[in-house]
Amino acid sequence: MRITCIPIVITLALSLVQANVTVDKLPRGVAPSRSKIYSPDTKGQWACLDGSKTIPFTAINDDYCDCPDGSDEPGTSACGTGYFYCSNIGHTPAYIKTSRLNDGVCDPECCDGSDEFDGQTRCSNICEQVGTESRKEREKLEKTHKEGNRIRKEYAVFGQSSKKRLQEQLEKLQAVSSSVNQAAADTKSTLDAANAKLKEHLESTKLEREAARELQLAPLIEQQNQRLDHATKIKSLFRTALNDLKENQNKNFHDMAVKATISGYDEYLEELKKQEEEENNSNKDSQEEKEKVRSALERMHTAQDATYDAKKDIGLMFQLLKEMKEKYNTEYNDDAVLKAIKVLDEFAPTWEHSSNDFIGEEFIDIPDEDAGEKKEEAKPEDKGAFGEVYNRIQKGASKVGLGFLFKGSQVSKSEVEIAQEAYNKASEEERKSEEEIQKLEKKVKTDYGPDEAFAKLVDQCVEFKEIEYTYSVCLFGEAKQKSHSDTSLGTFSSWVGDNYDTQLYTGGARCWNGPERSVKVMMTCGTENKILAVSEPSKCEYLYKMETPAVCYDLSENAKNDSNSNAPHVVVYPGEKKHDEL
Ligand code: MAN
Repeated sequence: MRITCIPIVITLALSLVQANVTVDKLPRGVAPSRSKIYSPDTKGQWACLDGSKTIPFTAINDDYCDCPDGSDEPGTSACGTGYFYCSNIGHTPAYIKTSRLNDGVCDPECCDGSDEFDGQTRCSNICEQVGTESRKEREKLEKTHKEGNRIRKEYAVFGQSSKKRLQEQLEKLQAVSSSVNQAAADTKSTLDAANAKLKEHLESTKLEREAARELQLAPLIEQQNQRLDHATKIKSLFRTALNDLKENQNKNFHDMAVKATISGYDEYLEELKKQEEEENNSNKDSQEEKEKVRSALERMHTAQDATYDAKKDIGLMFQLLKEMKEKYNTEYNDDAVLKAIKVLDEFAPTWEHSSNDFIGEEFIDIPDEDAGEKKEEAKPEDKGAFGEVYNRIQKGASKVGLGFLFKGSQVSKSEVEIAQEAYNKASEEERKSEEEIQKLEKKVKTDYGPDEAFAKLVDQCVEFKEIEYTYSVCLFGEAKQKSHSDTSLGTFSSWVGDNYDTQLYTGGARCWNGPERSVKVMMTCGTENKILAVSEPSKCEYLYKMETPAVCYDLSENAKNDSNSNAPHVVVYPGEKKHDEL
C-alpha cells in the first residue's frame, strides 16, 4: 500500500509545532514526532526500543553502541544500524541509515546537510531549492493526476452503462434463445419426417417404377423377340442347308469349293460344341441366376444378345455358302450343292452381309427410364399403357414433393429440400445466437475493475515502436510483436494482484525451446493510453509499461498507498512495539 505525501507533510508539520517545546532536548537524529519515545523515565533511565536493555538516558548518542538494535545512537554512526532523521525544512523530512553519518558524503536525502555535522565536510542546505523543484514536479504530477482522474471518472460512467447495456442485451438474447433452439429442433424434426417419408415413398414407388419400366419395354422386348425368332429360323434354315450339303454331296466329285465350305462348317460346329459345353458348365454354377426374376431391361438385353449371336452365325454360314457359290464346279451338277445355293439365293436379297444384318432392320434403342416424362406436354394417352402408370407415380411423387423423380415436369422444390433449407436456416440462427450469448457472457464476466472503468479500454490498441520490433496490445484482447510478420505474445488472461494496475496476457506463440510468450502490462497514471516502454526481462516474457487514465484513482483511494511520496517511511526498530506517531 502507498502513502500520499500531502497528509504526511501536514502531519509532520503539526508534529513539529506540537514538539516545539521539547525539540531542543531531542537527541540528534530523532524525529520530533518520536519525542515521547526518546524521553527518560523518572530515574533518568531509557529502554532500548527493542526492549532488550535499559541504559541511562544520557548514554543516547554517546558514540557508543549500547542497544543491539542501534536505537540508542540515532545521531552517531557508532551502531550504524539505526536511523537518522533529517528535518529538511523547506522540503520533506527523511531518514538515512546512521552508518552514512559523517562519511564525507552529502547525502541527497538530507538536503539540509544535517548528516555531516562533524565539521569535516560542509554540506549546504539546499532544501529550499530542492523543495521548490520537488513542489513544481509534484504540482505537475498532481495536475496530470487530476486530469487523469477526471477521465477515469468518465471511463467509469461509460463502463457502468456499457455493463448495463451488455447485460440487457444478454438477457434479451437469453430470453429468445429457447425459442431459437426450439425452432431449430422443430425444423430438424420436420426434416427427419420428410426424409423418412421420402424413404418410404421411394420404397413404395420402386415396384411401381419397375412395373412402369416393364410396360415401357414390353413392346420393345416383343419386337426384339420377333427379330430373334426370325434370325433363329434363318439360322436353322442355313444349318439344315449345310447339314444336307455335308450329308448328300457327291464325294466322288472332289469339288474343292464344296470341300472348303463343308470343312468351314465343321469348324463352326466344333466351335459351337465348345461354347455349348462352356455354357452348360457356367449355367450349372449359376442355377440361382437362372431362377432370379429378371427385369424387363435384363430380358431385353438377353434377347438382343441372342439375336446378335444368331446373326453372327448366319453371317458365317452365309459367307461359307457364298464362297462355294462363287467357286463350285458347275459341270458336276451336284443336287445337294444346287439345293444349298438355292437356299442362299432365296435369302441373300434380305441380307446385308457386310454388316451381318437384315435389310431395313435398325438396332432397337433402349429408352431411358424417364424418357416418357421428358415431353412436358405429353398426355397420359400419348404414352399408351405406360401413361397410366406414369400418372399414378407422378401423383405419389408430388405428394412428397419428389421434384427429382420426374425432372422434366416437376418445377417446385421438394419437401425435403424445403425442410433442409428451413433446418439450415434455423440451426444457423441457433449457432449465431449461441455465439453472441457466449461473447456477451465473456464481456459481462470480464473484470473491468470495481467501478467498470477499464471497460473503456476494451479493444483500444496501443503500439510501441523500438528498433527491431513494434509491440502492440489491444487491451483485454491480444498483444503482439510485429516485424515482417506478427508474433502473438498472448491474449488477456487476468489481473495480477488486486490493485487493478497490472494485467497478464498469456498463451502467445511458443518460444523456441521455451515457454509460450506472455506479457505483463504495468499501468501508471497518465492522461493518455500509451505504452511508455517495453522490455523482455526473461526470454519470451515481456513487460509493457503503459500509462492510462484508468489507473488515476481518487487521491483518497491512494492515500494509504502512495509509493511516490517523498515522506519518510515509518521507522520501526526490530522488536519495537508499533507506535502510531508517524
Ligand atoms: C524472437 C523474438 C524475441 C525472442 C526470441 C526467442 O526473436 O520473439 O523477443 O526472445 O524470438 O527465440
